[in-house]
Amino acid sequence: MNVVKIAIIGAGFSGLGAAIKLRQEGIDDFVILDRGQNFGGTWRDNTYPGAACDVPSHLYSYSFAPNPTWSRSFSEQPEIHRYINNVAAKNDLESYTRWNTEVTGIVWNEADGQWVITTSAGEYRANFVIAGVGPLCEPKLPDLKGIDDFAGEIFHSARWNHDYNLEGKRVAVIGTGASAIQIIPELAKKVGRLDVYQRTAAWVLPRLDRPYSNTESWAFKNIPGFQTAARAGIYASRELVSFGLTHAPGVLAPAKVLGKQNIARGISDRKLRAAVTPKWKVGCKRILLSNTYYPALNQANVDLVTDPIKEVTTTGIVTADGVARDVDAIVVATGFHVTDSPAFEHIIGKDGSSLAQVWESTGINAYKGTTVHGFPNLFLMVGPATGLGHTSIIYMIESQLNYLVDYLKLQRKYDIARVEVRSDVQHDYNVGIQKNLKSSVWETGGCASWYKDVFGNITTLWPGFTFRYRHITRKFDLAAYDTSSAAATGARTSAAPVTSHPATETVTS
Ligand code: N01
Repeated sequence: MNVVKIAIIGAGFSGLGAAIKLRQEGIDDFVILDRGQNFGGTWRDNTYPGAACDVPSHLYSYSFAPNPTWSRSFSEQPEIHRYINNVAAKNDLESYTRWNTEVTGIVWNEADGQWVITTSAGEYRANFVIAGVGPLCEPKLPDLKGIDDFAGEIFHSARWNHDYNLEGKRVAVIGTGASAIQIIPELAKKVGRLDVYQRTAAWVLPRLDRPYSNTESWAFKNIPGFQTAARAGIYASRELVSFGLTHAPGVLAPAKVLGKQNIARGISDRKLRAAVTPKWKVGCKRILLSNTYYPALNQANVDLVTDPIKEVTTTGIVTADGVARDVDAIVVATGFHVTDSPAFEHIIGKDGSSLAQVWESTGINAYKGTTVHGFPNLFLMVGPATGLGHTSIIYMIESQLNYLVDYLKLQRKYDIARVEVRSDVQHDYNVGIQKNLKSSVWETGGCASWYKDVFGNITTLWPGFTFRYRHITRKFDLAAYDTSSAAATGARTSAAPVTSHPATETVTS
């Protein structure tokens, strides 16, 4: 058994960022547990052809680890993966990390004031857990009749089989989301025939992607402030979108025009143009970016199939109209278990209920997207209502890291052994979140999306400007929490109430 002060689950952007902050705070008694073999999380796992970020890299990177050598505006997966591993190496984090360590249970032991973490490589105990498992870690397979019997090659976009040669083959792609629209143009170049199964068309806007010129690269490296200014410019332009998404979907009307122009530029056939034109408002689902997706659909070797899938047979896919299309391989690009992540079942709180069970009755929610009543000494990274559709999630992660660091300072100052958010505070906070979401395009835009949980509440997205989130996470508000000191560890109630701290906050954007 291994005992540490803090266990970090996951070595992606969240876990790595947390580890760097711990070291900066002089904390060395921690471990990072990850089922993979190197840093990167979702950027390690998603190696499909065409994988790239749709937020420019000067913003989609840590503010405390700027990279002046990004080769282009929107980086591709290998470059982002390299960046993450370089940051880890510079901060000397390899020795803190246990690879090939799949976490199977995280159980709070009230008597000991510890989390008991079971893994594929033994047991760990920690006073504090930072869960950085990420919302995009568990591939979601479609519940299609017969899919298990398909005799050809089949894999999920996040588990790409690079050993299988798709050259010249007959291939089906199920899904037309963010991953699929990056995969399809790459496959269209090399497969014999490609069937694209679209359930709902997405708004796809032009992608302003280009390599940086030598002059720009030189300036990023050598002119003080140039990279920071670029980052600020990208941030500001993306925040404008958030106003439209949250408060005034009408503001996004020009995006619809751009989307329609993108369709018209890429597709010549009128029927095909109509088939890919969404019937819901821009922004209701994630706005996608591509210059190559529509031209790929326009290719002679590519077919868009809009009839619903009836079943998968041993040789291919049959649609509701009775047409059977045989294929050699199926690529499943159907997303991730976001609101029903298996990770929620593994985390068991003070009452013996899992996070999944608690959220089944209350709906998915947390205080400031980070702490949950009943789950002491647990920080969720990219927790409920912190996701974004328009800008860099790293900005939200860094906001949470500020909150974490401030907590660690207070923890030391007041010798806190146990911290648990008050249920009334968590409740009021989430009433505020849901109120702010009412006028959002995610609510009013006329689409179904995985942004919503089983109660129909949007539980994944942050409503409003991200600087509001930065503001409410700048200080750890102890008044929102029940705490007990090290001397009183084991007590269930607040043993060391702290009164001289900022009042609890609700959200207004
Ligand atoms: O998954 P998705 P994704 N039968 O859930 C369809 C991030 N990301 O992997 O819209 C048929 O968006 C589904 O159809 P519908 C980003 O946060 C980021 O593409 O539900 N079709 C949809 O078309 C993104 O939001 C980057 O009707 C089925 C598709 O599958 C998140 O990852 C790049 C189906 C799923 O789309 C997930 O993206 C890539 C079924 N049974 C991804 N079930 C960046 O650049 C689902 N679909 C940062």
